Amino acid sequence: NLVCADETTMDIRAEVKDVQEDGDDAEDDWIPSLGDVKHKQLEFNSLSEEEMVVRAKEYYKLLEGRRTVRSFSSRSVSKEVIRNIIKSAGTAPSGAHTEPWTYVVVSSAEIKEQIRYIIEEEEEINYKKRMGKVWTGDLKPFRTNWIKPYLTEAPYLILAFKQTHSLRADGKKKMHYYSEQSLCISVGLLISAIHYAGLVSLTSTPLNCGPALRSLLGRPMSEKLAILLPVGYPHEDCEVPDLKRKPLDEIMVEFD
Ligand code: IYR
Repeated sequence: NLVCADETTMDIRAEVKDVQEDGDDAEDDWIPSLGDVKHKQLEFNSLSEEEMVVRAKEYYKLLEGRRTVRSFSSRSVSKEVIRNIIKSAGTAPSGAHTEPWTYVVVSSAEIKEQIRYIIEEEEEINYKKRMGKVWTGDLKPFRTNWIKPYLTEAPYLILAFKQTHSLRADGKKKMHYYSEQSLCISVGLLISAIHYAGLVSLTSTPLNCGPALRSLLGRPMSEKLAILLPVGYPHEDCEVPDLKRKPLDEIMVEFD
């Protein structure tokens, strides 16, 4: 076995530590996350090889056209679209099927203003003090700064919260496993659903704003803000950096 023992042990320790951080209290505060579940026959429709290749290429072509956008139109978007996009995100696989995500959808102009205020105040310090020369230098091509009009102009802000555990009304808790990975997979599906629906988004990660945004939105301590996405139509003058993506041979290594 060539797996480095230290690395494996570290992985397990990291996950167990993550779990224990939420629950160094009495063991009987915790209840099983799922309980007993019966199994049923999988519904699976086999495709022909030709159809598979066609579909794989079509899906790539669709995703290849996605761009991250920082300039939004204030044109409205139906809530029905947003609800279905969030339902897609909720289909993601998760550790022990704990579904450790909460999506907060904000369309209220006042709350968007408050979110923008919190983020711009922190981001000004981030850009001027916390991020340092290398980081801010690496961001130059993206023309970003701490002033973020998209936070009030986009019709929706979707805030993805990672649930480290869940708390029931009776005080009992359920452990959530691999919440980081599960949340990220879910947001990946969300971004793809937004694009397929004909809308654009910005995958933003407001640094140091989590606690303030969590309390503004009334979310519990067991939830941590992971990603904030403005969603809507691009501004008619929207520009994006002319970036290239890595070719397949740079992102894939094959052993046949
Ligand atoms: N969160 C900041 C900075 C930022 C960091 C990275 I890495 C980016 O790819 C883009 C922005 C901001 O939103 O401006």
